[in-house]
Amino acid sequence: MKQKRVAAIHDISCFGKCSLTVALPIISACGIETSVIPTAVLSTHTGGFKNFTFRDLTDDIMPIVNHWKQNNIEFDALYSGYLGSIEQVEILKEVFDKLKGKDTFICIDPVMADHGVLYGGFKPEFPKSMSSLCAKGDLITPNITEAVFMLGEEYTQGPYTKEYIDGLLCRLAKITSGSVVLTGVYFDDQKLGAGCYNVKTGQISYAFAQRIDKMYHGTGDVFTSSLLSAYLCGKTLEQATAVAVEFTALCIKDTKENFPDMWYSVNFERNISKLIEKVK
Ligand code: PXL
Repeated sequence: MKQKRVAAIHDISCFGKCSLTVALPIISACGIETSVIPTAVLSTHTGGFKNFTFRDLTDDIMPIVNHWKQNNIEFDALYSGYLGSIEQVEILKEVFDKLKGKDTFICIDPVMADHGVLYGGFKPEFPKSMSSLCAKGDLITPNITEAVFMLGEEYTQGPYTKEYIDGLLCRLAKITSGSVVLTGVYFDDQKLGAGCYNVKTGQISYAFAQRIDKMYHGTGDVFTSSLLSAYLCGKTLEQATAVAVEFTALCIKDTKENFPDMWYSVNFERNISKLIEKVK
């Protein structure tokens, strides 16, 4: 038997639960070996904290990859998230080319923006650069803001129409050769979820959960980490999207109802056993 193995390429925000401190526990809990390339070390994430430290690890990325190559280390999936600069995006293209084997699945979460605004520290040209990286993905998982920024379109607030989201998915399918799972989709005030364009079938589908009226950081990382885990555990892309929508909604609901002090992220830890059940 061979254990599946993922390389997760994100920053480490030492406090705040996002990127690697979310991807590593979630993917590992699903039984998948998780190697990491930390792209930067921050004292906290950038959402709501001031004066955080930021140590750039760009110069360490290729030496790590080259050492892995020398040791013939192979991966079932490469998973990139928050990248701190256009230079890092360019390096990631080379990383994917070097580490991709015949059956390696490339999952790109183009983390950079939400609610119509770019995260602090990103230049206006960053989305264009990120969209060129997305060309290499077998799966990309933007939220609606990231999607419209990569397409050079205006951001509008929801509720959205199905025609608009179907159109966005089709336009996103042109910037990647892979599938697209678009997050933050809602057609009314009751339900929130994701739209999925499956490149293998050409089909568009949707998955929704009860909308909880509260915004938390790190939920995009919970979403894509659980989606990728479910997919690697053998679920179809549509089933994996539903797993990720349900698990992320569960973590948000639990945090809102039971952990009022946890403003900086969600409590995914005490719900992780439910994710393990869902991916089986
Ligand atoms: O969750 C995405 C993310 C990852 N890494 C850093 C962030 C954020 C979102 O704010 O600030 C450093």
